[in-house]
Amino acid sequence: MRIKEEQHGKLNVVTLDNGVITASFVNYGARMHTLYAPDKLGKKENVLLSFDSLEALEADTSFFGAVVGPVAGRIRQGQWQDVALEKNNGEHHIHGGSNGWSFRYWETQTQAEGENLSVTFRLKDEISGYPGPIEVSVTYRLMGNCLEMSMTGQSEQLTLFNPTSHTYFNLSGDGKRDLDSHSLQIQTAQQLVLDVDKLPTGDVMIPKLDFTCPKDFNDIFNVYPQGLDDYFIFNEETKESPQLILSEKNSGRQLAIVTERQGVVLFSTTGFDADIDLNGRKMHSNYGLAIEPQAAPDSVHFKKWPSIELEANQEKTLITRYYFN
Ligand code: G6D
Repeated sequence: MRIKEEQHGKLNVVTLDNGVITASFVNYGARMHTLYAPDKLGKKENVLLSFDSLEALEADTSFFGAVVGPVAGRIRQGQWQDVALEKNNGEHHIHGGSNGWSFRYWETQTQAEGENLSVTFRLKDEISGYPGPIEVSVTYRLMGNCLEMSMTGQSEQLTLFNPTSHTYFNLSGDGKRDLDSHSLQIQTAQQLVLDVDKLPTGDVMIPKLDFTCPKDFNDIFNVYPQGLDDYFIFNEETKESPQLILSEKNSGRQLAIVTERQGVVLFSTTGFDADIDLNGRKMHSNYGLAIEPQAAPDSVHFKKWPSIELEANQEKTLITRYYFN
């Protein structure tokens, strides 16, 4: 059982090791940086896409491992009531804007409660352009083979709160293979219809595959040739059982996600080739899957979807658990 803290300039790097999972986190964007989980033979390897250097991490613009907020995803025209948010995605707003939570240095505090090791990042946000200030904390807690992520927000003004973790997973171990050796299962029967700007039209469609049974990514890419960059609404009756299971056949690793969130954005990095060094390889198409539990993108414009408003002086906590088997 151990907690290690290191300082690299403005970066705090915290490593938690409970003997089952070894995970490291950084205060820049309250990010998951690495996560070492055992394969079927017990060999622990990193199951995240992780920067090869902390300098590259601090220059990131693609949200690797980052907490995204106050609102994940796109908001059409950046408009909510009389609030005009930064248009940092064409004519629209995305991922909290250029002063969003992914690009801020959060305060860091570690805790050891018996066998449960945790790190809490805290931020008082007064510059993202959302009504606030918004006080947000994110606690990552190791419990056996589970990483729990708990996000709590509060504001003295009515504002918005729909953060997520924008972590890219690759269960092969240290990025040795790509998504084509993975399979995906989602308890969903509804996918949002998106327009050309990737914003919801308000319509839903039946996914092109029945994801309630595991689907190989080779089959997924056959019916989604552009890859996934989509939002899936979880079936109501699966609040307790895993809503999503990602598996990798060679290593035998499995990630099961249990969350109270309405659904999930899945981004398969298809076509995402870049001069970014991750796990000893350059970023390339289908290298990993960003799994982003959240309420529906642009839900401020659809009353039929659950509200993401945070009432003044009301504390809201959102929990997601990642189980590694
Ligand atoms: C692209 O549309 C995708 C987003 O879903 C993703 O979060 C981002 O790249 C990193 O904008």
